[in-house]
Amino acid sequence: MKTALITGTTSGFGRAFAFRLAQLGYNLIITGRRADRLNALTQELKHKFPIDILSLCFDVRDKDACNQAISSIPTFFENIDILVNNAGLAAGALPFAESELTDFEQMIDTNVKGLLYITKLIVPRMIERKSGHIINISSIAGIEVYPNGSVYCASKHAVNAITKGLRLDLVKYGIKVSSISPGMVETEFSIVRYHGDEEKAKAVYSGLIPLNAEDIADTLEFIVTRPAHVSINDIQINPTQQANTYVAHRVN
Ligand code: NDP
Ligand code: 8X3
Repeated sequence: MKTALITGTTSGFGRAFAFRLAQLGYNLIITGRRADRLNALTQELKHKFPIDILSLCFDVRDKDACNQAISSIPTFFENIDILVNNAGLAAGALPFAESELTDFEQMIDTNVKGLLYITKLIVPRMIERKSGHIINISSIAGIEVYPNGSVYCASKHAVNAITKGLRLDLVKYGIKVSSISPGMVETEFSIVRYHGDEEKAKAVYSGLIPLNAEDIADTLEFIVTRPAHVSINDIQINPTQQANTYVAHRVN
């Protein structure tokens, strides 16, 4: 059986990815900071699927915690076939001058540095086996820049550069490197972005039907089920009512 490591499985895309990859028969390494949710997810997955699950609770911003978590992986799970770098967030949606520096730091530390810490630990294992697939969760924000989103957009532009660079460096080992770049998907993303303000979060999707986490799991499934000779570089996926980051057809 193959093994997949997914970061950020306590909510949203990551949780949906865990169910989808379990359904496809992967043993799972699930991660996140909220231990209660990780434990509940482990139980749910075990109940539904005949797979093995390892749960690792840590903050991807903490380099030592990443080292510790990855080096604690037992032999049984050590051959990681798929790495999904999903943990991430937007923090704040204000003009640059009014934004909090701590929000900027949280986005860069999670979306960019956290992704690098995990990838740096897993890539050597993939190189050794000359096999593997890295899927980075980027965003339409990695392709376009929108007002009040400069640093989130910068973090996802960085993810795209890292994805392209990894692809160049890993092609000789037969390792696939893909990304998924969604537009609006209703998860806990906007609640987190607006620091818990559920009303503001809901307004993001007013008058349109956003994507949901299952739509992104469908995209992941397509990417990981291609034949060995096919590598999907990036899939950019939006709600039908969203043309780009700032043009949406809202019907109220
Ligand atoms: P959610 O807020 O629902 O989920 C985010 C996940 O990331 C949670 O499981 C959270 O777990 C984890 N996470 C956040 N910070 C950390 C951290 N420091 N250490 C470890 N885990 C962390 O959002 P989504 O599912 O929507 O977002 C997933 C990814 O998709 C993100 O990278 C986001 O940027 C991207 N994305 C989202 C879009 C959207 O519209 N929803 C569109 C395009 C891209 P915990 O809090 O337990 O640590
Ligand atoms: C999340 C999508 O449009 O809020 O990455 O940046 S958007």
